[in-house]
Amino acid sequence: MANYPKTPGFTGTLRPLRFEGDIHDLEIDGEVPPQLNGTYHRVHPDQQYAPVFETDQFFNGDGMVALFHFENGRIHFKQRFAQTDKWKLEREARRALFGAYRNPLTDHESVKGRIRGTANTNVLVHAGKLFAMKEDSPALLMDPMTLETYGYTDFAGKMKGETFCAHPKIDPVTGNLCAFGYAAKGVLTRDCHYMEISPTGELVQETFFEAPYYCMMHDFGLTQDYAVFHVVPITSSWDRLKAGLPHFGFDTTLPVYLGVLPRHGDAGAMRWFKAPTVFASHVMNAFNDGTKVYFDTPVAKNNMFPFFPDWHGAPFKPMESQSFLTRWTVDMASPNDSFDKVERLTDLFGEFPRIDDRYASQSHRHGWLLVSDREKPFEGPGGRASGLIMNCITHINFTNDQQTTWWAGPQTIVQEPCFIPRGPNAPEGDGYLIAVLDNLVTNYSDLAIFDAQRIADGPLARAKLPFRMRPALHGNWADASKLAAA
Ligand code: V55
Ligand code: FE
Repeated sequence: MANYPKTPGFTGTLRPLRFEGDIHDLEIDGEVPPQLNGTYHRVHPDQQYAPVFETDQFFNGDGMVALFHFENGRIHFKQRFAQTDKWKLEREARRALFGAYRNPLTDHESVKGRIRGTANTNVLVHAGKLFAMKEDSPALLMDPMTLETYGYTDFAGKMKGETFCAHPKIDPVTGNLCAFGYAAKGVLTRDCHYMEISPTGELVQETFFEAPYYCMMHDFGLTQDYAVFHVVPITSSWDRLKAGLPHFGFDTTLPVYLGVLPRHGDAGAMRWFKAPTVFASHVMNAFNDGTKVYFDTPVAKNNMFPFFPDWHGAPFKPMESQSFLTRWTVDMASPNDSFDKVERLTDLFGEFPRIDDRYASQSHRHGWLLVSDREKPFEGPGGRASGLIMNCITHINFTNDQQTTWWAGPQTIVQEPCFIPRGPNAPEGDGYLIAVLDNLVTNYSDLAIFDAQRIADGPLARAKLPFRMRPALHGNWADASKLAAA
């Protein structure tokens, strides 16, 4: 019998959803641009069974994948669990067998050594398959249209590392899917690998390197010439796992590093630049101009994750956990290992940065991010995993630094947005922005469609779900032509 903890992690805003189903032709307010044909997939964590531990955290939920299929002005909805090895073993046993987040010492004997992944962090179409990803495991492949699970891939035995990140990028020039993995030679190892997967799904490169210390390497920057890795002190140890502490803790005594790996040629020329400690997780984009490398990421003064507490026991500091989009510049030709420049790009507290992905790895002129405006009234309940209320979407035009913001109202939080070009030849940033909006008072969610450069006007259309989605992590658009070509 499903009996979830009566804790903020499993009630209210975070009540488990666990609902798999289909809705043909969603009810729509407004008009969906009829030329938008393709798929938007996004994923949220959703524990299939009551967790082994009452304190189980949001990031440990099983991946629940949602598909919004755009077809000539209509949108069809489908939602299925990613059927990871973990999901199948637990379904067979009719209960949770895997224990705490990223702690294999807490697993049931019967599943020791099995892949612990939950595929709960990001979903992206490449080479005709849907990659469902969790950074502690290989990528899980699914059918993009039926959401049927095929299983984990090691790319026909070619991938030697054990993990695949949740933030790969498609190089718009080569069409390669560029990814990395950390803890690549086992739990807590400092080994990492950088990979490129061709448009037809073959692993064409795997380069190993070592991080200065083990940490949550959640995202990375891709430029035309380099792969760029930020090491921030969200770290762990076997002592923590043995003591049953949360896998990660934030250690303010460790420095930040930015590792720059040449993508083509001499991987031995990789360099690590060093800076005082801050918190950074997602990367808006990166690019290089010769040896100069630019890396744009929301940066907070201190830990943003209260559920990964301070290593030395310091209390969580909400004011210091606010992140601001920042540009880090390093120079591969520099004789020393310090950053060239650290520059704040906005004074808005924001995270979940996105760009027009056709400009990934190259310089970009437009960006979007979720913003938390604490001055605005909020009528919803508390209890989100992060404690954050992301109630706005902001567009930044970097050519003139103009910022425009849409506030979702007092009842609603916004899930990560995604940009869709108006057409195949549209200029950068010309198109639509879509985002799931969760109304925490009425308990309904909408998929909202905005004109990407007229965010403040509010949604052009809303596709209405007859329930509220669980808060989610990430998702991506795939044009119908990309699905047909595969
Ligand atoms: C994140 C999310 C995860 C995870 C590690 O920053 C980092 C987001 C949903 O799971 O395991
Ligand atoms: Fe992420």
